[in-house]
Amino acid sequence: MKKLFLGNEAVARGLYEAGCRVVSSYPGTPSTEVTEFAAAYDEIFSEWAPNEKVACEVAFGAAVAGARSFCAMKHVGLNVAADPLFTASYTGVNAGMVILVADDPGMHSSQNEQDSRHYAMGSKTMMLEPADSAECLDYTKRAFELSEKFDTPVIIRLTTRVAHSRSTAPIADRVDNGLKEYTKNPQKYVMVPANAKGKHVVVEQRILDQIAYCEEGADGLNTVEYNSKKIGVITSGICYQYAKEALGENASYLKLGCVYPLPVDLIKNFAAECETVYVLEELDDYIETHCRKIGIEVIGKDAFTLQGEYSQSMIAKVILGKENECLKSGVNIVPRPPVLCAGCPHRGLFYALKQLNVTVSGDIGCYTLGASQPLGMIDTVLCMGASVSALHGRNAADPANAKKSVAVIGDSTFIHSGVTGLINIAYNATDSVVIILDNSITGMTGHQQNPTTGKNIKGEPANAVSLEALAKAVGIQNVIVVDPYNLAETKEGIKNALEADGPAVVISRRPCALLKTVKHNPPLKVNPDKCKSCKMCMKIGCPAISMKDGKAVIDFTQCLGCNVCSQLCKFGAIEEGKA
Ligand SMILES: Cc1ncc(C[n+]2csc(CCOP(=O)(O)OP(=O)(O)O)c2C)c(N)n1
Repeated sequence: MKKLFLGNEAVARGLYEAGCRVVSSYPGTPSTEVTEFAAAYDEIFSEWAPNEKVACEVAFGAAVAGARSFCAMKHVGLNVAADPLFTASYTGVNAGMVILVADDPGMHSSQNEQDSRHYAMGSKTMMLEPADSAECLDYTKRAFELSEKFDTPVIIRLTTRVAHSRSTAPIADRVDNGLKEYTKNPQKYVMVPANAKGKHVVVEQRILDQIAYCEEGADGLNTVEYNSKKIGVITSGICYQYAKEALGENASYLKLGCVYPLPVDLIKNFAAECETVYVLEELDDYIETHCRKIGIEVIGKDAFTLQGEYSQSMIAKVILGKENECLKSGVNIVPRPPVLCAGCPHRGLFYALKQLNVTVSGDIGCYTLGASQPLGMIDTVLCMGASVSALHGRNAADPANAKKSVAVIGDSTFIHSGVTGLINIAYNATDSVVIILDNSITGMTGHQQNPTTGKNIKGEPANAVSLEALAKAVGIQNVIVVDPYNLAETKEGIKNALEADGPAVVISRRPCALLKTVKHNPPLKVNPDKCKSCKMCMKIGCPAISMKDGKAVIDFTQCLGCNVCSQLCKFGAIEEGKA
């Protein structure tokens, strides 16, 4: 039987069918749904971990204990999990361990465009790259088999288009062989130098064995498809789909389902058959570099970009020199930049910061949108957790101005990697003010629970970290809680933190307005007779407010009655009720 699956959903189905028992992940677009779908299978122990390093280590521990295990993350998450990954490649596994990483060419929702294939090469870990949902399901099952066959973690790499597109995949029953026996084996699992030296030799031999396996087609993971031999295309993942659609039978294809390690003879033989060979791959010249290293002349990044996503039309244009007619829709889609939602609690906090005219060390989450105009209140954004540590660095460099800057960080991001920065502030004593924007959820990635929310991945009650107690426990005595819907209180709370001696934590607490459990006030309207067209209410950048015929208007279908705008209106023109 076949079913229509989102790529991420198909991976989850693959986990189920492969008898995977433990899933531990940290959310990150475009990987998040894999774990959400996995959590729907009662047979799988699923969890949101505090960060990707923890998730990867949980999966490692489960695999060593004998359970097929899995963790998922977005590309930048693999930076966080790189430490356990590189050494888990040395120890190998007991039961299969699979790591999913989802890259985001085009940066639909990421701060950079890194190519995770380099991690496979760097950590010497086998990497598979599916091109549609059927392959997502199949490769997930194969990844567990290969993990056990070669005694290695196996990485599955997706890109946004594969993770978030739907296509059909055949389904099968779950096969769970139970827990594999664990045998104590320090030479294998205790990576001190004496043992690791021996394991490095094993890893290098493993790669040679894997290359030999890939030369033979890797049981159908690497496939050759001969049509016209004028054009040869070496490709993988979504680029294979684009190439097929753009070039059809005008080209022959070498599709690499296993992108690390790469075969040598298979590529040489394919290239020898074709007149001109193109490498089609988004992001870096990863396959292209390998081809050049083994002496194959190919056209790659000379003709195609290192940036953004590819498409059928781009490939048709470059290789065939013509437009791909089937892709012309004639529809011009208006770009819609992201904004803080109507009723978002982060809005009031940023407005208060604007009034206080502080420098803001920013972080990653919905609140990054505080950088957009008209708020424009973020000075730096680097990676998760960096707001807190970078603020400490700023204040260490310029202590005289320490109380003119703050860090902003969400609840999930604080737990992910902000808490270590806060410990550093307390320990190495800078006068830093850290604002935790506690909206009781991981908002940016679509409402995942986290260790502060009091619920687990299934929405069941769970232990909740007390941010106040945590801040005090690491040595921050001055902890202030404010409600960002109350502008005066918020401004006052931050001002107090800035004026007091020593470091402080301000918790800006108000649940995300989109949470189902949140009750909203009635929508607001502008009384046109009282509106003086001063546009003060526009200064908070609420998408529900606009100007019409010289007066402010509130779209009642968007307004959640947060009342932040009414606190700005000196003329009392904003009232309850539909306009
Ligand atoms: C290392 C890493 N992992 C995951 C992500 C994806 N991501 C972006 S923001 C975010 C969490 C945001 O939640 P929170 O800090 O609670 O702020 P909110 O969006 O709710 O305001 C996540 C998981 C990322 N950018 N980097």
